[in-house]
Amino acid sequence: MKTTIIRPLIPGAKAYLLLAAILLFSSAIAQRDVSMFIPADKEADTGVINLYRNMAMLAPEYIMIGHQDALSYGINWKKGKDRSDLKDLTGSHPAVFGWDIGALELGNPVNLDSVPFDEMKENIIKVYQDGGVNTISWHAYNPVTGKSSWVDDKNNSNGIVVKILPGGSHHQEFKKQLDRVADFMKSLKAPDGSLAPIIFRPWHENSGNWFWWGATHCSAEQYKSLYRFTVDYLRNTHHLHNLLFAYSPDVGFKDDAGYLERYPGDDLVDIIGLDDYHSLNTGQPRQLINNLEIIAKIANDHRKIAALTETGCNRLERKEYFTKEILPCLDHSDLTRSISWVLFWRNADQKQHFMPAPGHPAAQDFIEFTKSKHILMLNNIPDMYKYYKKINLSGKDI
Ligand code: BMA
Repeated sequence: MKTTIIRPLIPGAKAYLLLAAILLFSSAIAQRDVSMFIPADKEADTGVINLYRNMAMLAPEYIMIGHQDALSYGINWKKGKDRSDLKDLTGSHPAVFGWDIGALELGNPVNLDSVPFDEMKENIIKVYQDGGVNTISWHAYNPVTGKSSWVDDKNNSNGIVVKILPGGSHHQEFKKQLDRVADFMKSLKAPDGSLAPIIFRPWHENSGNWFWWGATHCSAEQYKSLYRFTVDYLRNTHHLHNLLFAYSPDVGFKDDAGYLERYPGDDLVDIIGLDDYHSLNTGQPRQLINNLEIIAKIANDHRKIAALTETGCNRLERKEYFTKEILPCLDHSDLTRSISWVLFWRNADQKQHFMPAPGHPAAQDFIEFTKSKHILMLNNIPDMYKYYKKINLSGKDI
């Protein structure tokens, strides 16, 4: 919110008016009643409760920037310490860090994109200690065929979900995979003994048909059972209470009912997410706005938090993507602005990257984007695991 300088009638009142304006505007963040925003897990760790509350407090006005695998590699580098392309470019890491545990379920030491799990674990704990947000997706291998998450002609995926549910032929195998996921989540222990809070985002883009858990490969009820089993097993069998869960279908819904068709339930989900590469990459900003407004409204109605859990423009060939395309959508209305974060996909190499590094043609545009009063990087946010009555942001016009 911008502070308007009012020319005082009495010169001596100027400082007083300014102080009053600052007090009024800096309390804006605390005006939403965030006591209603509590994790679905009734036994959630304190850090998780605080994270959720702080996200709820920031969400009406601010959007945190996220980047997948930010600390693991960049467009032109493969190993670094406390390095990210965004830090190289802007001096700050993103506020939200995306990770993927695909292949962990197989017992592999590295994920499907060759990120070592040991290194991922260290980085997740470091992000937690720095007060940033960690979110994990899971490109799980097909537990029946052993192939990847993606469905191809040779990999007929109809019926996989039924086979891994209780009573199915591969249920025991699937539980072993979830045990590995649980062990990883339990290993994310900071030196003070607390577990890093994680926003876990399994079974994503389920409205599409490219993953074996997609809409054409199982019924809505089967999908919901898969989601429910996953949450229940981690929460109640493994007693994990450091997790928030994100539900994130892809585009294709027209209204609340469409979005909620495969929604597993308020007792399981914390984040009302959306993966949307499609809208802007096909020149349809209005569609992105509609989608964001739908998820934001559902989040408000269900006392949850909305997020654009995956998006991006590959290679940033449209050089003003950040300021001219996505920012106007994010900043379109109170509803679109109430998205908590937006996560851009990974910087694999020259051919696949969604964030600029220094020298990239889109670099300046991203720097301008971060100057928007609504956009937050790691250096703007407070430690998200502490309790605040009111949040003070650094370097932002509150
Ligand atoms: C996809 C691409 C792949 C990658 C996968 C999982 O969108 O980035 O290269 O293997 O995500 O991270």
